[in-house]
Amino acid sequence: MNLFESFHDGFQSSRSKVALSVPEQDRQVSFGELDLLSARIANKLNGLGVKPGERVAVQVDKSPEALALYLAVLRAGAVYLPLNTAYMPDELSYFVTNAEPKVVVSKKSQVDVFTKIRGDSGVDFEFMTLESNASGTLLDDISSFGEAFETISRSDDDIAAILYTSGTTGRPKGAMISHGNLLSNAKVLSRQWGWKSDDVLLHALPIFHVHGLFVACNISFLNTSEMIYLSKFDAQMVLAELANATVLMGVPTFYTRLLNEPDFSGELCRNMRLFISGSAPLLEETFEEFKERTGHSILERYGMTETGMNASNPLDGDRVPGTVGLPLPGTEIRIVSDQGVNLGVEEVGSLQVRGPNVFKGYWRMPEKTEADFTVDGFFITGDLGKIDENGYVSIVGREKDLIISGGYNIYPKEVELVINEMPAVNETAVFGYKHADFGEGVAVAVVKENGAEITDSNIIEYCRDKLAAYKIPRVFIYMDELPRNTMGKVQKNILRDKYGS
Ligand code: MLC
Ligand code: AMP
Repeated sequence: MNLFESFHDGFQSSRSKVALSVPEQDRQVSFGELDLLSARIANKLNGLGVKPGERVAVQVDKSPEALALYLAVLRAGAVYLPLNTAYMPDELSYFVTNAEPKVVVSKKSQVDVFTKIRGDSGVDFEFMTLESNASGTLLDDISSFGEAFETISRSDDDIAAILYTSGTTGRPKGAMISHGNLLSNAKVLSRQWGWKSDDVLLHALPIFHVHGLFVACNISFLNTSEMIYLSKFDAQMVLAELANATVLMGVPTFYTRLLNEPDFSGELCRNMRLFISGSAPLLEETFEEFKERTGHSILERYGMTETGMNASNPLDGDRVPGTVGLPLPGTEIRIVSDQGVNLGVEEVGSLQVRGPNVFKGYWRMPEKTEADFTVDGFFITGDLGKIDENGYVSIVGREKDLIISGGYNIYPKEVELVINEMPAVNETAVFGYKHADFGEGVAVAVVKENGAEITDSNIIEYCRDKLAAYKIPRVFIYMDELPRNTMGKVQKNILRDKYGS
């Protein structure tokens, strides 16, 4: 079934209810308005020739209209492809060339970038603009488009969205996420987290990733519950709205930043029933400090782009810090040794997942898909985990070479490939260091070419239009050679031990 169908009845029976309250614009958008606008945009996409299964790539700032566009793409049976607003031209060029979208929607300031990409790639997409103030060519004459749109029928296995995740080879992979994946995950999370139609979610996450789009918005749409919709996380804005909300979802940086605010208190949280954290490990000390300050135990859950959410601490029952809780109903989690043997209680190994939440594979990369699934259908997450005697799962490390900074993933290989292109650079190793605000930051060990000169700012400058800013290293170490083991593999653990904290 088309995911939108499962939202639509609620939208129609709650037409005048507030869907989005937007304090920065002093604006409220009802479910009826969201329904109408998404129908009109779906008609417009139809008019542009968008067919079911075709991709609509979207790189825009957060706005109510951006959410209507997401819903419109679902309604049209097309595939939603959200892109981080921090992505730079080289990154965007790869996504467009790989996904071949029929339509790209972005900001006016990106016209030149996408015009060049269209010329270079030969992908003949329509380009539309959308600004955060409800203007742009996507919305031009929108009221002349029909108010009704018959949602295109989709099966559970049809692709609703493609989200790119980088990989250990440095080449991003498009995770194909189906209507069934999204609906099953939204339903199970609604139940597990006791969601009600009178919940009010304080939404401060970006809407181009799983957390802010699928977890936060799909649950709210499914329950026709209100979101207080902030353009981004800003501690002062969050403090100002907390008393009007019942639930907050965030990455750990949200919680450490709130704790750094002297005005943040239990009194401000008086109407809150749930604080949820995910996308990166929540430190036990943050959990404890938060509990002491507010009386609330943050509920930590675990997920990823390819799987949606897999495990969650309970709503009722022990929320155990340092764990990500129990596997969600319908989702199996197992811990496996290097030899492929299922491990027992407290044994650390490769964490694998199977269930209706697990994606369909990587877009046009059948070999990569095959390599990441076991023969019995478990997805190999690349996380290292263990399960205790009560069934609580802990993420204890990663087999994949990945840095998570403020909830954004950075694959070192992608950064190394860019810096290695510099003539003065012989080789590099990118690794994570401990960052008080973001959890981890990006560091690079650089071996220069003989006799060459290079500075930190040369490297930053070189990366600037090739990598999103959050991927660019902030710590630079220059070495005569990289530490390697006898097999010649770079030992990043040595770099992390020496320079990582
Ligand atoms: C911003 N910057 C970052 C950064 N965010 N650097 C490293 N890591 C980050 N996460 C940099 C910018 O490039 C900029 O650099 C400077 O910091 C200030 O930018 P900003 O936009 O003002 O930052 P700020 O608003 O403070 O953003 C920080 C943040 C944001 C933590 C609020 O990054 C955020 O909302 N993160 C959430 C990410 C998320 O949604 N992840 C979920 C993925 S889904 P310069 O050089 O320009 O000054 C997933 C699955 C799952 O993982 O389980 O959920
Ligand atoms: P992404 O590829 O952006 O979807 O990120 C998914 C990765 O984030 C997972 O594979 C984990 O490594 C990490 N992750 C998500 N939630 C948690 C959590 N609660 N604790 C630790 N790591 C997490």
